[in-house]
Amino acid sequence: MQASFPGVVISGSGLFRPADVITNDELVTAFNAYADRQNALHADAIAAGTHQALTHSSVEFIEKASGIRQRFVLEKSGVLDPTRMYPRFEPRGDDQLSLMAEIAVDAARQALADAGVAGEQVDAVICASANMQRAYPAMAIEIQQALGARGFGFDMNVACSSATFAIEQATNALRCGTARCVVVVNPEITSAHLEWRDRDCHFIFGDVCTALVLQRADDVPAGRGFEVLGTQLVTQFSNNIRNNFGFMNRAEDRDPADRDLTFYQEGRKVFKEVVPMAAAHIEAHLAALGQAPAQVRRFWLHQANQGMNQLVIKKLVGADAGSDVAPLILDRYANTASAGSVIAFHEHRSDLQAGDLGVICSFGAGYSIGSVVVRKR
Ligand code: CO8
Repeated sequence: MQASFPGVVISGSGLFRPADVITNDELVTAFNAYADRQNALHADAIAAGTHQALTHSSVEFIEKASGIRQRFVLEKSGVLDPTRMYPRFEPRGDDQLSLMAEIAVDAARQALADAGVAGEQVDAVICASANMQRAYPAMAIEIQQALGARGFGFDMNVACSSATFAIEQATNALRCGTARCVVVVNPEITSAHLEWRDRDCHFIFGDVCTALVLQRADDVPAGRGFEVLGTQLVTQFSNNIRNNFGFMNRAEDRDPADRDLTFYQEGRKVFKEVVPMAAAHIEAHLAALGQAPAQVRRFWLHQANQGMNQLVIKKLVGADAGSDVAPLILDRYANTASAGSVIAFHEHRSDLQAGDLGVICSFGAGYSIGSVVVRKR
């Protein structure tokens, strides 16, 4: 006898966006002041050839190489202070809501309101992000409590693919009957693990939090939300995007300022290797569902680099497809790690008609690629 599983619907979405914005002009001015300061400090060693001078960053390079024009951050004064170059956060007591939970609860409440669901109807919370604020207790359990949710919560990390991988976990829980209403949150405080003193990457990331509500289809009124037709995940080990920060650092007597304890990457290799992987992955996933890329009304792609997305889309549906087929949000938000494709979905979904097909797809560190094929109800 064949088992029959209930359908699953994405019934709501929410987005927390910090108030602080850093434009490329502000970012480059701060970086160049930092570089000048460092070069003055090490002038003798630079003249003797034993120390490498820092080179200025440029707005033109950033916009041409990435398409990024600005980013939102939770705290900009520390990032733009050439004597500091990272955000300033007030430590909070254990009895206070943690910052990561705070932004997740904000986004989750918006998503619940969008879905017309109360906190106490939620029976699972998945906090999926490229980095957690602490080791334990799980962020998801703190968020679960703040939302007044029942059931269970857990954290997971697959870097930039955390959101799509979490959507699959939520979908499986709903199909198997271990939950009826799941909240997936993606709080990305990238500003705290980006190396703002490295011109190769200082422009790449921004902070946000996204949230999705997923429910059993029979709990969602007809005509609302997006039915999940299928999810497909793949990983392939690569060191080209890496961050070695972790609980072993103290035991290894590491200097907290070591370069490999924040984000670092081989950007060009990532670009070259991930584009064909992502395009082939989406094509294969659609084929498994009896669909072709040309039938897809909208691709909500990971938001790392404008050129990368244009190439993925060119491989899938040809060079003529414009921003209506694959909207970009990275010009305003920069790369927001796992939240990028969900921001694109959140901001560019209301014009889809019943029956329209869409693909949410992430790609990033791991390497990891996750795709979610949906149909507007
Ligand atoms: N200003 C001026 N010049 C610069 C700058 C700058 N800011 N930065 C580099 N240059 C110079 C370089 O030194 C180089 O000079 P030269 O030719 O003389 O050596 C030249 O410009 C070209 O440099 P690149 O080859 O590095 O430039 P690219 O054209 O490759 O562009 C990018 C760099 C934009 C980084 C591009 O390679 C890229 O976007 N690649 C894809 C990367 C990507 O998608 N990564 C995914 C990471 S996201 C993820 O998985 C989540 C991780 C967890 C989140 C962490 C949050 C902190």
